[in-house]
Amino acid sequence: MKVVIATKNKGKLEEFLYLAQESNFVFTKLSEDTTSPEETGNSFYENALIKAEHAVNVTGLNALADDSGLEVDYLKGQPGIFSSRFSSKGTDEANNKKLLRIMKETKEEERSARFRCCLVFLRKNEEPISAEGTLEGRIAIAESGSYGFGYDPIFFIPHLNSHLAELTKEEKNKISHRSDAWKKLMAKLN
Ligand code: ITT
Repeated sequence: MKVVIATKNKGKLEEFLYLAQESNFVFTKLSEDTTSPEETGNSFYENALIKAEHAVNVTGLNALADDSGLEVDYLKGQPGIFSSRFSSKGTDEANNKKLLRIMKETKEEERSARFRCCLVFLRKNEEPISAEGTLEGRIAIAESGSYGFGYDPIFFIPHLNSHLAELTKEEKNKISHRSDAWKKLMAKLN
């Protein structure tokens, strides 16, 4: 089934291409000049639905959209749906630096956090199908690792004693919030 991936994020895109290998989805990308819709929703689900509807309207294809982010308990769940706009620059590097700075004096037991991912699959004139996934961990003291994207260098997974950016694509995809949501979505679709 031909499906457009409703994202401009190269890191997400790579992970979806990897995940789709064992599905009957044939992914296509949005063209470079496709504008992104404004993310005006109040939840990961609402924003993922906005992105999926936009992609279906623009391409006429079935679409898969992802809205995701990092919830930090010390910050009462922030940045959450505002994760990509956490710093004023909004780059991965600036977002990570800002979070490390805010958490500088915070004790280990107060650094718990989780990634959340909501996927919405939308076929033209049909009801959306969605699934959510999570990955628990904590905010590290410093950056480490060069795999992945976004907050991966500062996200520490205690039971693996690793930062998420230290895991290869294959390793990350065994445990990630995105693959968790993906598996649940595939189960609903089958
Ligand atoms: P699209 O809307 O085009 O998909 P985006 O990057 O703006 O791209 P979001 O609005 O969903 O996507 O923002 C997600 C934020 O959470 C962004 O800052 C990502 O870097 C971060 N994030 C999501 N999944 C992540 C992951 O697996 N590893 C690290 N950071 C992640």
